[in-house]
Amino acid sequence: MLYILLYQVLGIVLFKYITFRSIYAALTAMFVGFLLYPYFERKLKDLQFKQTIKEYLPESHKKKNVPTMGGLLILTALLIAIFLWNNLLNPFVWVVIFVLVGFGALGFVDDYIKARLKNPEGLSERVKFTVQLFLAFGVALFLYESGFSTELYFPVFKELHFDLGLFFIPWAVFVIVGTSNAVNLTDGLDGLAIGPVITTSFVFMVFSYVAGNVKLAKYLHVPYVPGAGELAIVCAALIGASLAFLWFNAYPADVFMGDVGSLSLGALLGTVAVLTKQEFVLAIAGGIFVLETLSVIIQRYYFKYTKKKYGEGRRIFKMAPLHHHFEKKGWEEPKITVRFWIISIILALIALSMLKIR
Ligand code: 57M
Repeated sequence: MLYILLYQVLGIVLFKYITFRSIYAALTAMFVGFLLYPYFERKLKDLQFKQTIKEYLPESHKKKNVPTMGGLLILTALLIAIFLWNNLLNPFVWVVIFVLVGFGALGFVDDYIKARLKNPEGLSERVKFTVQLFLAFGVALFLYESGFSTELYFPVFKELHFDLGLFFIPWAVFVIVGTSNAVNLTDGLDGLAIGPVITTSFVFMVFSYVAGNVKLAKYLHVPYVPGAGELAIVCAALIGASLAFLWFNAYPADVFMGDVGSLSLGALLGTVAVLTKQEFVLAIAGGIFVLETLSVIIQRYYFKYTKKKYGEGRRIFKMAPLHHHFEKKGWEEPKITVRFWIISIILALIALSMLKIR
């Protein structure tokens, strides 16, 4: 909004620049997050939005009375920063807003059922998955119908790309829904999910800026996506909002983000990866999310396979997702979280190096 008011109407050139607006979007989101936290904490406690504990949790893990749905704070801070600092005439910004509100609402209903109606299972996996597919399909169809590029690009091999055509739609749905669920699975220890969200957002802040700048995109041989620069401001705001949340989610957590946070932030990262034509960079930068999801897939299929073959299911990991495996090995929770953050930083550096290695 400030872009239109102060640059387009009043002609203040400073508010044109994406770098300037990114910095202040991050600071705005962080400031709003800190400012609103006491209100949200009181509200969540008043409304008894406390995390219900699943019985099969390891004893060390049964955290009583921690309010959940802290993702509402992240989304509020993020959306305020976006409305203030983004160019609201850019269609990508409205795609991002649709994803945040749509997946956030789905997560809210799930959290509400778990926390308020005291049903630890929340929405059924089938309902959750169907709504995720529906939301992601809406985004993919809108992009396809708008003439958005359906080319699929790969890191390193700048000449290697091909047109997905109509298959762009299921591909985009897979990326958005897959990332949404991957962040959701990862959000199982204090600070564990928000750390990689921050490092991955930083990677896509850089990639969005480059993709939206015709000279830089050409120089670095990355696909030029007109208007993608606005996504750098979205990613910067996400970093700011996430840092404010991490202040309170750091071990021992005062609040959990809830599905309202994990589903929406994951879907946002997936959407930004699709919009910047860098889905495989997301697989690198978001490698922790990939490992956590793969651990669940491998565990479940191996359990089913051994049950069929030997009559009793066997596990490869002590427990999936991966963070529980290390918990069962006796690693303390903060150690697991910080080590996963370190791996995320390494993966973010490798992902950024893809800008030059091509
Ligand atoms: C999302 N939710 C946390 C919190 C957070 C298919 C199967 C792998 C599904 C998976 C599952 O239930 N995933 C749900 C993970 C939960 O966190 C809440 O959920 C929100 C995120 N969606 O914001 O509101 C618990 O995680 C802990 N937590 C923290 N700090 C945080 O900042 O301590 C969360 C955030 C919270 C809190 O205790 O209650 C969760 O873990 O449920 N299932 C599993 O992950 C289970 N794994 C499993 O069953 N493995 C099996 C098979 C299926 C692979 C096996 O290995 O054989 C584990 N879930 C839990 N404990 N809770 C089992 C151990």
